[in-house]
Amino acid sequence: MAARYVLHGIFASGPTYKVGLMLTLAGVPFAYEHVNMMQGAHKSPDYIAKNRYGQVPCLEDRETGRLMCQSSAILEYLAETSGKFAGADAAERQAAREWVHWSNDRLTRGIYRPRGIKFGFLKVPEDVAAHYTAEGKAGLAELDKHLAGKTWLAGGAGPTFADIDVYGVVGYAGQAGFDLGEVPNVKAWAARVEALPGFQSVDALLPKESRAA
Ligand SMILES: N[C@@H](CCC(=O)N[C@@H](CS)C(=O)NCC(=O)O)C(=O)O
Repeated sequence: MAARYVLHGIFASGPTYKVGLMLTLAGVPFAYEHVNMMQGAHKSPDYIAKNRYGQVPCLEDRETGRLMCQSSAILEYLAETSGKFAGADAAERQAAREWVHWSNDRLTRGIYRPRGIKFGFLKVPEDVAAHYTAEGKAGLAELDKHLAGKTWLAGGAGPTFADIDVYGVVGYAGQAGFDLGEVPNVKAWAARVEALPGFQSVDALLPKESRAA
């Protein structure tokens, strides 16, 4: 029987990786559909019908026909539907959501954009690049402060979708030019995520081409 989910995305994409990591760690099989962004496939009418924003990723549920976008929203949906990484109670789930929203507000741009600039995906004036890097540095410092004495972001006994979501950003810090040695609590927390059974790195998880399942 074909896998219930199809992840549409591209291997270089952090938000696509985040969804792939959630599915993998939750033990949910998925097919993978490569979206050739270099050829503008993400702006084709066929793809816009899957993700109204013309962005990757999209998660397709072949059982319900549902087409989902916005990686953080997808992670929360998968936590709810799989019962994995959902948080032990409403308070933990709320703390997890707060971290996800904080990360999208204060951390994501400051890591993804310097990486995009380094890899040549994004061309901006030097002062703009410096601004993004400063944002990333400040975000990592804040995360480091909050992780002091904590094992997982939402404060519970186990990891939640917030750990996977925020790791989907922090996992690119090295490629963006940041040294996690400067934020030891973040480094130790990232190592805990990397030690979860089934974990695969930002460079290893997503195939370069479509994969049936
Ligand atoms: N907030 C979105 C961001 C998705 C996003 O920025 N995807 C990039 C690739 S990593 C993209 O599709 N960019 C093309 C565009 O925005 O037109 C999410 O988390 O799903």
